[in-house]
Amino acid sequence: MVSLSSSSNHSISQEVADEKPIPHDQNVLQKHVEFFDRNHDGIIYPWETFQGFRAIGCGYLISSVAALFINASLSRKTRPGKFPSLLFPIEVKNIQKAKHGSDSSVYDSEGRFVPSKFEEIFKKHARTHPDALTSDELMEMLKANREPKDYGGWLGSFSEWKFLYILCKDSDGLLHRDTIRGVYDGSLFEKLEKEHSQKKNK
Ligand SMILES: [Ca+2]
Repeated sequence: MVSLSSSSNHSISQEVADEKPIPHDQNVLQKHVEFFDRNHDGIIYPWETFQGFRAIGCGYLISSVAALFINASLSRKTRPGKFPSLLFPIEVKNIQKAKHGSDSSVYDSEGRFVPSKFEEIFKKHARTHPDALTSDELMEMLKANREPKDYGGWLGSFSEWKFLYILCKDSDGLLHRDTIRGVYDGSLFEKLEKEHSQKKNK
């Protein structure tokens, strides 16, 4: 029974990977953040980040903190040569300039998806289940990715992954491969939004 369920899990994540291969030349980091550009004008303001977090089911407090933290830390980096703006806009087309260090390098410097780095996450850290991370394994990965004295990167990676873990872990405390895969191209956010709006309408 155990082997049956694990093999069917495997085929599901295999299907997801086969269904939608991420084109190699595409800036998927842009797709990852486009969900938060609620009016699709290429700029993400803090209130759009807030709305995006609300849409995937987060409370007011978390959504406010996330919006302030994310926009305040990324805005400047995506607007090279421009004056800082107190409205903290994020320019989607320059999002790869805001990439922080101490991450798993699944996005390259142009924001493209690097499949081998994605596989590496599981090869190196998914020891209890081949296609999922436990809370401890996630922490180990974060520590392993840390570059010396890159405190901003540490904080960025920690908050992103912890947030994802809390939001998306299953009832056994596992963060699954296809969930993580969906974060990279932003498809997970759309899925969560759909689920959340269905719940609200019930
Ligand atoms: Ca916008």
